[in-house]
Amino acid sequence: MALTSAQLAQWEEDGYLILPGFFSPSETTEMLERACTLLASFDPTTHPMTRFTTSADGDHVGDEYFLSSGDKIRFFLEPGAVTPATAEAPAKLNVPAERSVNKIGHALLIDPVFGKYTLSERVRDVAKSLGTHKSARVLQSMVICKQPRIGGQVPCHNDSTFLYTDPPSAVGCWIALEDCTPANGCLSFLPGSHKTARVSSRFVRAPGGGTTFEDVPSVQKNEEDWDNLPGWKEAPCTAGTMVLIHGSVMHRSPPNPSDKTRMIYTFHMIDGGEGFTYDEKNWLQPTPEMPFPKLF
Ligand SMILES: O=C(O)CCC(=O)C(=O)O
Repeated sequence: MALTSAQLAQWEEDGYLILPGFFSPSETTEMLERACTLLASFDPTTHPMTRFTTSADGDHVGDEYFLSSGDKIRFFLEPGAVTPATAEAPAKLNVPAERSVNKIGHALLIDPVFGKYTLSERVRDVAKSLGTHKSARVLQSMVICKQPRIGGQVPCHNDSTFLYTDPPSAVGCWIALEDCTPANGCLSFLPGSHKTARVSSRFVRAPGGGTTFEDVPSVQKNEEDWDNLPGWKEAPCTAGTMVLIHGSVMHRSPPNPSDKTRMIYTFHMIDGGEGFTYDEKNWLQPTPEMPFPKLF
């Protein structure tokens, strides 16, 4: 399924494109049920209690469990699901294990169900029809659960900051596994921001361990307070919708105060072709056993 010229024009204008019904109800249910099976298999007794946190000015995840997850299926916890360690007791979950997970990643495509849809002809055709990638590689495939009541916000960001290539080339393929609404924390976008936002910062492995943000040399810093600019647009959608997300467009999602999950599956592509560099500073690294798989 190639994108139409009207869809491509919308993509260029907004920096994101909503494709309702991209996956059928039975395909979507298969992915959702697989995610639920993985959650049911999660064993917190052998887990390092790694919580998923990112923010430009605060705490961000960066332990070994996180940094070596590029070729694995791992579970990252909601901060609100963990009672921190004290002098007397180790950290422990304060909700059932399957309700404690913020995301499952970062190589979920090694699972046969997620792999089959990620590297499918349909996704390939859409990705090719964007006309921007010579050699598309898939990375950071994950389910985000947005658990009822404790599912945290995803702060305003653009994806090329986190999946940096020189020059930037990240595109997200975000798939709703359940209906996403303002009530359970649907995505919002600042339409058109990909045209003005510069990728002036990148999320890297810190030299002394952990992760940090680093300025991209010779790229002028953004001065905009993106979060507070007018024009943000919510993007509610039904299960089975795929949303394409340009690597520079500003987006975010609020916490989920409702009593329902908001499960989505997302993966990203970068250009791994000539003229594009993905270097060893990036927090997410391929391994010799599993280079980032080629989409086309
Ligand atoms: O699903 C969400 O709430 C956020 C996802 C996101 O920001 C991303 O995939 O880049």
